[in-house]
Amino acid sequence: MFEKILIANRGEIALRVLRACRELGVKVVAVHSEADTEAKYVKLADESVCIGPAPSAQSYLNVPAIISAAEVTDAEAIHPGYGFLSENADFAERIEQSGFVFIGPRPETIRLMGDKVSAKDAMKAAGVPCVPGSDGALSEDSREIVRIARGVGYPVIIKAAGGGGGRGMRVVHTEAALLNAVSTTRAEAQAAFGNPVVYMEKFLENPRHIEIQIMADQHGSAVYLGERDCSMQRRHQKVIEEAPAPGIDRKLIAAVGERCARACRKIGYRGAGTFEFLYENGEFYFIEMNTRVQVEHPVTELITGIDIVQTQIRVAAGEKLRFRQRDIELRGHAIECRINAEDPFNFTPSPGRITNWHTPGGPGVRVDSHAYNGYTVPSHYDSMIGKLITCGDTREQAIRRMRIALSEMAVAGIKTNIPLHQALMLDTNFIEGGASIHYLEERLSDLNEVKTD
Ligand code: MV4
Repeated sequence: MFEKILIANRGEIALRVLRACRELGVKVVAVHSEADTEAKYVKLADESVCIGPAPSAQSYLNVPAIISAAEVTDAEAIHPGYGFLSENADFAERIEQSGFVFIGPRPETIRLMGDKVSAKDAMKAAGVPCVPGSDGALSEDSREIVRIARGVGYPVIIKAAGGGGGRGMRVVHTEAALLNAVSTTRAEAQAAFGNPVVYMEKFLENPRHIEIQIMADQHGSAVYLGERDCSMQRRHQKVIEEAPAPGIDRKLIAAVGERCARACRKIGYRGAGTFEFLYENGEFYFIEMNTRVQVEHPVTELITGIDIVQTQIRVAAGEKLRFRQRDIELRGHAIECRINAEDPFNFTPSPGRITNWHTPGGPGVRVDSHAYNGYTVPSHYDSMIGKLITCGDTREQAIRRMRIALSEMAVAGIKTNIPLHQALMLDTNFIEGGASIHYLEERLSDLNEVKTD
């Protein structure tokens, strides 16, 4: 096991990684910006290094400063958390070239999955079911593009190879609009990602977003840890996640999960990874793979009993997975509400000083947050200030516990989206389960129509 790990992140995930390190008896180096000097995880760390001013570009994205911090503190490995540099293959490569361990997949794997065309090619070749579409990148040949779209059938979606997470895509409903849409998406992709490559898929109109968590070691073993339903989202920001996904055939999930684990073995994947699927009419369609730990990993931890962050660290240190597929049993149900410092209904950020912070407790309640009484939420970063996670024997029990937890939670001084979560925990469509990726936005626009009347 490592003696010392540097955490190249901030906020709740920095604290989450710190706790995993503590349990493993590993010393922790926190790096932080000038805006995060007062952060709890910085004080809890064994050592801390200020890596730059508040803007992320000069601190949490500052590769030379992070590597220097690892050098001066003699850390052995670097955990990137999520966001920031976590899926940056060049960062992973620079870390390994400097003699440190990157806690995540090999740089080549990150690069492969970062390009959505090569990711899809690799997964298709490994037997993972994909959305029908162009075989790889679209050529410049107009007649061929038209022919492919006719074969796929309208509507189609044009996506940038360098995009992902909802960036760089355009839906096309008619042949008349096709070639313009391809050129525009190409130009935008070039401007945004420095890569004009685009590809085409059948556009699925009303899918759910279901993702499969996998863990792999460096000895050829890979296991899937069930799925999560992340359909409750607004503008590609997830709001609520849960595991397992309600109402989906367990045999189908096992078959898809096995394909994912097999694909990981085939490509020599290492660490934690997430296969993102769209699920519609009883079928799974792979869209992207994330090579980092995800915000919503706790729901999987609660139903599997596996500590995903500790496992990431163990496999990075060269240990074998301590469980096999047959050891993985999903127990009960877990739900996560992301707590954001924002207006609950118009979503404008609400940074500032938290004058009262009280978190809930009791059976089946987990709070992952770096916030505390008197903490000032900086305006420079993501508005998520924590996650409230509940579990129970059934989905109903997890929802009831979430309602109670939300009612106990008190945050003063800033606005939070807790009232939105309270409304959703009473929403008949949420309670029924299985809402599509469009449900939350539709529901919010209904609420706004009522308000402006
Ligand atoms: C799609 C799609 C429908 N059909 N692909 C958006 C984020 C990126 N990961 C992929 N996205 C989508 N790809 C096909 N072929 C609809 C979306 C999509 C979406 C996906 C997951 C969660 C939320 C979403 C919201 C809008 C669109």
